[in-house]
Amino acid sequence: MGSLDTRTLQALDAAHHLHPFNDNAALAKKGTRILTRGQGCHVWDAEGNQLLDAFAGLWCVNIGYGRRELAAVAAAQMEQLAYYNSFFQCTTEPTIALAAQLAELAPGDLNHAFFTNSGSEANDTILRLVRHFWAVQGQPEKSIFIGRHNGYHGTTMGGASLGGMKAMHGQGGLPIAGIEHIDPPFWFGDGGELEPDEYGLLAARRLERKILELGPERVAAFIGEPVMGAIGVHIPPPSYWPEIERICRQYDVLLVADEVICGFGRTGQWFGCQQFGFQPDVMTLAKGITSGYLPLGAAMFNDRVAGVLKEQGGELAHGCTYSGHPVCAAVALENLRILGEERIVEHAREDIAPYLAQRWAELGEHPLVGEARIAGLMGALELVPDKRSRAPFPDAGRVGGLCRDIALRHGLILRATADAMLLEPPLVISRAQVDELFDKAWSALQETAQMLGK
Ligand code: PXG
Repeated sequence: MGSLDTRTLQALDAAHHLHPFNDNAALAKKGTRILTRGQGCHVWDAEGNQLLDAFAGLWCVNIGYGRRELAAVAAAQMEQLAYYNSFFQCTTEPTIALAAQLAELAPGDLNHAFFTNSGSEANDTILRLVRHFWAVQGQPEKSIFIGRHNGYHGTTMGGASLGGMKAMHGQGGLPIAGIEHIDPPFWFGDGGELEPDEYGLLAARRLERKILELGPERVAAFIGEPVMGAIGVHIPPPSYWPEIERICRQYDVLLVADEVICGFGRTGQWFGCQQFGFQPDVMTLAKGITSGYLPLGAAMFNDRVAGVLKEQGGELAHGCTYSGHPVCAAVALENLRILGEERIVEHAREDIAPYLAQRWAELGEHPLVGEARIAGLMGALELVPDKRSRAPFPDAGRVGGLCRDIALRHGLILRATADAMLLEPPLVISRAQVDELFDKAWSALQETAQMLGK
């Protein structure tokens, strides 16, 4: 396989590979980009182009590419015990060690892990087990989950239903029953003349209205990403999450933080809920848990929920063959060791995040940029036709796509969601690489503006 040229590979790909989140007909005409190698914050494609990956793979390669320690741990675990299940009164040592390590890292009393292969499956797990939690306490009707429009919680039937992406709901008969959505906090698009904190409270109280409309005795949980990632890094005002927490406590609605993107350092703290000042009852983990080196997800439950599931839950009729896979668990442990011992999260928070924020604000000066928002190491540049007004481009996505393609020609992977250019580099990005990112992004903005005749 290694000897095939790019054109042949692209032809085979077009013939045999259905790509997720792609218009496959359009992609087949254009040809996929084939990545061959990664080191630190850079990847190389089959044409030999070196690209600065401001997307960290897909929000996941937190410790950067090419860490041999992870490969060594995976090889050693495969040789010793490649697989064993956690179903039939068994498990493996790395699985136990990872559960204990996560309990120590996670804030508050989130002390219990249920392992999956992905974030989507972790959210499906939460949907089932939280409903079970209420049901075994004699409240089977307390089963509705409230999510948010434009939220992203994965792609399985449960995950995509909890999420609020209209395009996803349009395929496959979603959302499934018992899931409601409220409008999310997006101050730039929706805040009008309100101060951000005033708006944050107003946005949070949409949850209270929804709970009262449905009846608190029917609402099982609220789920949200601390910072909404996939929709375009929508960062809530500081007042939002504490008010959400107050509302959840008042009506005894469980608070689920989907930390798939925010977890493991992305916002500058280990978990996004720590950055935004709230304590979830349940937490979704994936991506940065292994820095993307192997697939792994986890649902973390607090003592209250896990206590009921353990004492009253009976046999949990749920799980995947690979729940707690020993090789994935060993790699996760090694990833967490590196993140911890090399103080990667602290360094990112104290040294890189402030510098990145400063340079990101400079990009915000560009005439095409309506807002440059950033939280730790996740940010967005909202491209607009007129900097003085917040109105979007009429044909959403065209300008963002143009800017993304130009950035790529400059050697920068900058992801676009509609007309927002997103930033989520590996946490190990250096100041020099931040400068490289800035220069390339500025050139891409300049060229985009030129092409628009601005
Ligand atoms: N929750 C959140 C907050 C996510 O961002 C998932 C759950 C699902 O995880 P898995 O491992 O099942 O993919 C995600 C995944 C994008 C994009 O376009 C984002 C994700 C996945 C695919 C595309 O930004 N995030």
